[in-house]
Amino acid sequence: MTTEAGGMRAAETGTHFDAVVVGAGFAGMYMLHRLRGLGFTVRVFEAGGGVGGTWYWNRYPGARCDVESMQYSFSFSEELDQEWSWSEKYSPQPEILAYANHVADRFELRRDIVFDTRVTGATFDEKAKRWQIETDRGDKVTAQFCIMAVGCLSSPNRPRFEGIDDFKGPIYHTGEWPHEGVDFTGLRVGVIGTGSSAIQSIPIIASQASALTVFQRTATWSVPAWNETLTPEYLKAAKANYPALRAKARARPTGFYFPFNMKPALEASPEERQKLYEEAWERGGLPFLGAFGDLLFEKAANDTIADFARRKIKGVVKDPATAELLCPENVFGCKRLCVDTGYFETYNLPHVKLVDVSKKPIERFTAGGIVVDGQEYPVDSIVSATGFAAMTGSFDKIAIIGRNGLKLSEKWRAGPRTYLGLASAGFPNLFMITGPGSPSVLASMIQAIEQHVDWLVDCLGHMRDVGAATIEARLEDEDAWVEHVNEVSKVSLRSTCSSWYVGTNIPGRPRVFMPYIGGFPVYVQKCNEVMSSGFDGFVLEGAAAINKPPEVRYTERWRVPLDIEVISPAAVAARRVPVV
Ligand code: N01
Repeated sequence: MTTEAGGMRAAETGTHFDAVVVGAGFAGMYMLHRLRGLGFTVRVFEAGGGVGGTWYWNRYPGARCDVESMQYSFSFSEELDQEWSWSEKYSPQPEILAYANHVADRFELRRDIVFDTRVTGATFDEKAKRWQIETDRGDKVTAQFCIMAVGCLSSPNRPRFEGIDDFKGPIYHTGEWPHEGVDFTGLRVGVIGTGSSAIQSIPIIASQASALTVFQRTATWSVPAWNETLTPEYLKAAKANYPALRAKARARPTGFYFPFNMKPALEASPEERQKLYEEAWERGGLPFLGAFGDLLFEKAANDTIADFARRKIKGVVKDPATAELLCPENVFGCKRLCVDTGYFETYNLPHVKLVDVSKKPIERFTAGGIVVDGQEYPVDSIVSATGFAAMTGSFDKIAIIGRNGLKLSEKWRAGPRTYLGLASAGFPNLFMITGPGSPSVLASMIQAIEQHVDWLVDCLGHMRDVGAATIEARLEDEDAWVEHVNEVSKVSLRSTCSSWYVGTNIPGRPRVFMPYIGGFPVYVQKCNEVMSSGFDGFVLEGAAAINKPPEVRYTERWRVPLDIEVISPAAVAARRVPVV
């Protein structure tokens, strides 16, 4: 069958695979590669026309990663590490997508991926102990294992503003940007939202548009990226040290390496704080939050970094009223911290206007504009930088039905319930990669993906070795894990504000802190222990040699010592709150 993007093909029916993988982003690609290594038959279904997931869809101007490219990349192949060279500290979306395509070519992944095909349903057949998987192209296949590699930020949030259909111009969502790009030259543009996608695209849109109006509901904390070109000398030195860098990253709470000062901000004098904040600001990016150890755990400490960052905003933005509006009031770094290039400077341009919609929300769209507080702001094009139904949004779009007709969407109605963010009771042989309840978005995504895939492949290899038919999370262990994830989240100030971490960016969603905030190494240790114990917390059925210890094929590289020096207070707390 053809697997080329966009090609016509007949629906595939009746075929059985060892595993079906949903999604061909970084998670699906690596899963496929590893499963092939086990000799499994695999089919990957991908809704997009190519690999890359997030980086396939998010093509808005200025899109780039906020983790340094040398670390935001696969670590499983030293040859791959050595042969690929990133051009910039934070490489742009086209380069990350080119990297994804390079990986797909290098490991010959495409022949098992079916593109332009969205999985619509997955039902567990209890008698056959198989998943029946259906797609929007009429495919009906079965698989022993169904692996959801659907991404954490892959289901765009498109608020249904009143009058949205009356608007005559185009409306673009940053997360589904046209492949041919958009030229805003000479146009009046309205951008809704001021999260990461907005702050990256606004400076570039402003450089093209004749007028830009930004509609801000919540002001954004953002730190300069100070992005730079990576010189051949830098790359050579970094690559010579790559294995050590990768190992150091795995031991860090975030799964990526950056300088981190454990000293509490409250123990430093005002002068020392000022000095260290300035130095950290000059380094820029997410590591700014590593200036002191207590910033996300003590409100008074956080106030000191928030004051510093507010002064920075006011030092850049010339109009005092606009500057005031751009200064967030919430905890610094509570929402995902943004990393920008010239974001605040953009508001000094005469054709850029900021409209506060925090107290008076957008009333409606008209044929030619957006109305707020009775005033119409005329625009030719609208950019909806309104984010995603995070963590669970892409699960909600698939009818996933487990044992006894249990629907995953029903089970998760009050918030996602998983064991380790890997599996959910009632859904045997269904796995999720970086699912809710795992560090996922709070760690460097690609490291989090690799750790999950390696663990899963060892688990599935073990099942084959012992002849097990199914594996399923035990409800009481899942309940205990969910409780633990909730408990640990309370030690972090991140749980205190409204954000996509807790689902409240979208009205009506339950408020639950979804990712595991106890720190990547603590989580990895727990996963390793579960494996060493013979999958404690899971029930294996049909195994002939049930007591055979698992053969560790891939997870070994995650057995790194905890970097206690830099372990976050959340991680420390996670070890105090019994890790269940
Ligand atoms: O989405 P967001 P994003 N009326 O949810 C506003 C990753 N990412 O696409 O804050 C008016 O952060 C909403 O307002 P509020 C990264 O993890 C990474 O920007 O909910 N406004 C907010 O301002 C990031 O965190 C990179 O009050 C409305 C904005 O829209 C995550 O993806 C780049 C509204 C949405 O911000 C999501 O980022 C891009 C309404 N009805 C993304 N509804 C990098 O690596 C929503 N908003 C750098």
